[in-house]
Amino acid sequence: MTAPSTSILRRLTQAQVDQYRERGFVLVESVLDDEWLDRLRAASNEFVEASRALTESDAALDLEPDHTAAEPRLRRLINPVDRHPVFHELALNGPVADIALDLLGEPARFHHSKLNYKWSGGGEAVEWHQDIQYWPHTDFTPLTIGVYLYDVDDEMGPMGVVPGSHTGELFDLYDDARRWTGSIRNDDLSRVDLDAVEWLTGPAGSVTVHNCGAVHGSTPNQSDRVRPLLLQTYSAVDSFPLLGVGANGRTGGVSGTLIGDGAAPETLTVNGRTMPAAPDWSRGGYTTIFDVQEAARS
Ligand SMILES: O=C(O)CCC(=O)C(=O)O
Repeated sequence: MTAPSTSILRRLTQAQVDQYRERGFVLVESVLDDEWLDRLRAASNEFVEASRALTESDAALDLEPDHTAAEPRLRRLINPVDRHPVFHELALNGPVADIALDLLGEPARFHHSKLNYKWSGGGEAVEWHQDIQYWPHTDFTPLTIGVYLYDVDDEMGPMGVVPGSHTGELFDLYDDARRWTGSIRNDDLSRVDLDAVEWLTGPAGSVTVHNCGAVHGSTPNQSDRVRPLLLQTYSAVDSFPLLGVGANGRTGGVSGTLIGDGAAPETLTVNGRTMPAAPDWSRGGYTTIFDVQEAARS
């Protein structure tokens, strides 16, 4: 993985940055203080309460099959950064943004966020997969930073990552019938060193970071405690999501926003060739080639 041009690290030690590059993941314990955790938990609870009124999933709240008003089982809050200021602050200006900048260089680019709950008593497993196939980019810099809102132990379905898998094989996440399963086929798992998996447990406020190529997953939550894991994804500033593939384009209103200081470079590298690309017109500013060229003449 190429090293970004970081100078002074904001949150991580150089050893943690090196571990991420070499192994494809890093766990950093107790990054968030109680004040952050209180604010994040309060925001999260607002959505759990709101989910009581739902009998089926909607654009914001994805429900487990056995969700009820009395016993809400919210599986995922989709794009939390768009739905509450505290999630926005954490991801774009807070300690999680600092970690992204330490690993990706400054500025970097926010892609999306989600809050996975994993309820007590069997809350859902996440099968072994890599993320990049879900939202391909022009390179492999994207990484995801997870925040545990409560203590997470082995019983609770912590995130498990295969060390070094981020630079290895990119797996087919379709089944034999070419249905997208979003998980690595059992046959292919024989080529993954599952004996080496590291389970990322830690106290509340701990942070997990994994590269988009790292094979990872998690087991069901067998405890009597919920395991909310707030995940935010970033890439290098000159890495771009390939629209028209996977979840790209469904990643929320601030997807593509820069974090940290500095402007986006004009250059873009695809297939080993670098070009100065046009500005971002996805939120407006472009009419036609005629207008643009006429304006340049006048
Ligand atoms: O919630 C987890 O344990 C893992 C989540 C994950 O890998 C994902 O949502 O892509």
